[in-house]
Amino acid sequence: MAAKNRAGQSKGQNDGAKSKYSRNLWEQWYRTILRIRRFEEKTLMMYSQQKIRGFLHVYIGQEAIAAGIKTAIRPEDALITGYRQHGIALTRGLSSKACMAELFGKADGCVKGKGGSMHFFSKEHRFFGGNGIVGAQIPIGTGIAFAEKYQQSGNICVTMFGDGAARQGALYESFNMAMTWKLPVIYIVENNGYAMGTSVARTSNVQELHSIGRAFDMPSEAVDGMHPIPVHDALLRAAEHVRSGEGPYFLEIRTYRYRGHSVSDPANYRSKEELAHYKTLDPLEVVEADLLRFNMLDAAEIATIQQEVQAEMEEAVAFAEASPYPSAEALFENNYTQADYPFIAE
Ligand SMILES: Cc1ncc(C[n+]2csc(CCOP(=O)(O)OP(=O)(O)O)c2C)c(N)n1
Ligand SMILES: [Mg+2]
Repeated sequence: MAAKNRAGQSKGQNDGAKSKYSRNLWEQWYRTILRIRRFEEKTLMMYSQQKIRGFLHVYIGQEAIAAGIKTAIRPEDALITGYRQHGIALTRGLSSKACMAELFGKADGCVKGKGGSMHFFSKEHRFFGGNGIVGAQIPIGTGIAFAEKYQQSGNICVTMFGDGAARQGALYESFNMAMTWKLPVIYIVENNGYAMGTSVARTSNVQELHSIGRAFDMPSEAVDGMHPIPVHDALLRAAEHVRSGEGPYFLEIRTYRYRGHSVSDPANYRSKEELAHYKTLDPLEVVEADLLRFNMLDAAEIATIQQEVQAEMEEAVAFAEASPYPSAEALFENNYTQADYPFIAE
């Protein structure tokens, strides 16, 4: 995947229109991006100290997507995603403490230390994970949307997946069902150009991934995911359509991950030039510069937010350190909704 093929991502885009958004929105976008970045930088540090083990897939570079989604949907809406999910979970309202403790495998983690990096979950926050099987969340998200429609809740289900998952058969079955039954679902493919070490260009005949939706007559569009504004705007458009009962909407949000697929991937399959190009679009740096340019926050206010976020992440690590490991008996808890399920009853 060459950087030049990924249209709609250039520095300074939307400049004229950027100042029309409220200070409150800008602050939320900045805080969201910064919290995710600092949280995950901590996780990488903790991984190198072997406090966190197993898989760890970070979202660094893709944070503007989480920020734009957060300000465009409602807390009662459902959301489901894949394993690159720490940042999305934080924006849904799961605490950095519960998320960090989960990564440490501790009992105070958001799933009691039994899920780890790929399997955060919170019914309370309408966050359905955290799914390790590539594409598995697409039919599950479709099913959640079916339940919302059946219960006439007025809620929608945002169903997110990677470009690699877009090649799974489950996507095609889900898209067909969702269109046929006009389900309230926004499908989002976070196209970061790679599935592990394999580029979209090497594995997909169709590289404009949003065009897949058109085969189902599903409204579909490509969105620049390096800044929260285009994401926020696209989500508002999609949510309005979906809530009106017209059925699903598909967004291909174009983004880039700065790190390897997981902590153990040196990412030798991409060029230094490509990475350097995307670093010029770093959502954290761009949004911070925008805050000053459009007089949304001044340097002192930005510094205060940075200190608050830094302190929050220090506290999250201290909390995770102090939390106990789950007891041995916890192995037999929460496996089934029915506590006395026959196979585990003595
Ligand atoms: C069904 C299935 N096949 C293969 C894998 C191994 N696998 C894990 S991540 C991954 C790449 C997925 O890439 P993408 O969907 O683009 O997500 P990204 O990592 O870029 O966020 C693969 C093939 C898996 N977990 N599940
Ligand atoms: Mg990918």
